[in-house]
Amino acid sequence: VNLRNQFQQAIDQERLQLFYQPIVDLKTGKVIAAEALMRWQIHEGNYVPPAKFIPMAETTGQIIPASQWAFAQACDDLRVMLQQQSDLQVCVNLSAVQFSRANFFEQIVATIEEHQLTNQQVELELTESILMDDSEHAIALINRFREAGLSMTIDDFGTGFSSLSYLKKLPVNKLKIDRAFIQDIIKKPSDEAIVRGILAMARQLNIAVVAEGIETKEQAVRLAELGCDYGQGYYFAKPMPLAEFMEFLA
Ligand code: G
Ligand code: G
Ligand code: MN
Ligand code: NA
Repeated sequence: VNLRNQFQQAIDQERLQLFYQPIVDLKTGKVIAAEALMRWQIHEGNYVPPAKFIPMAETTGQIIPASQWAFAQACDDLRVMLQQQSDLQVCVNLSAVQFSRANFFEQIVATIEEHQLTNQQVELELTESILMDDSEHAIALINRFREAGLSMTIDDFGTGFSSLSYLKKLPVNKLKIDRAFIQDIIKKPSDEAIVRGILAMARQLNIAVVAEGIETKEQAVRLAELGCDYGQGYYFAKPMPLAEFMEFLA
């Protein structure tokens, strides 16, 4: 059986999982959101990395049913998390394939409503590939989501092309600095300079900033000093199943 068929079985039998990783306010240490990350356990103890199955699922179109399942599951799970912490948001990663589908906006908003959540409790993470495919359409869609009250974030910021110029056009309210710029921030003055530049620009544009891939206290402290709003990474917690995330919140 090939990977594609095995992934289809995992979708059909609802054997995909979501893990959650906290996003933390660097000033107060408070958890503000949970990022949902898809996991596929192909056999007991054997996980296929998302970097492998997500691109495959985008090619085959399986990303559509997998993401529909993931979004509804993330809404279910947020309702559970809200019992522990009532002001939490959930962040969900989107693929360019979803973005170009008809009725995508309506589906997202309907799923939020079905789960008796508000649009303000949901944050969507986009990568630059969404903008490269058809940026007019993407910008119009991002605007619709923003006007409806959802948060829109650019993920992996700094790794694609033309990051700086398109930020001005995009109605996003948050960006996530890719961990490539965070991992050596203490040792490499050039990486710190890049992060400072991104923070200055984001401030001018009124965009909040998340640093991802924070692995040490020193990095968290430095980023807070530089004025970065939020952080995410192994220093705070690794991605974990809902039950563990609930313990983490408690
Ligand atoms: O969980 P991990 O850090 O290994 O994730 C690797 C990549 O897979 C990240 O770039 C992440 O954005 C992507 N990813 C994880 N879950 C999802 C998902 O539900 N949908 C999409 N489109 N991408 C995801
Ligand atoms: O592209 P995206 O940001 O959605 O992917 C998040 C990925 O980063 C997940 O696969 C997650 O497991 C991984 N990740 C989260 N925190 C850290 C970290 O501190 N260090 C490293 N190396 N990876 C991390
Ligand atoms: Mn992400
Ligand atoms: Na990222």
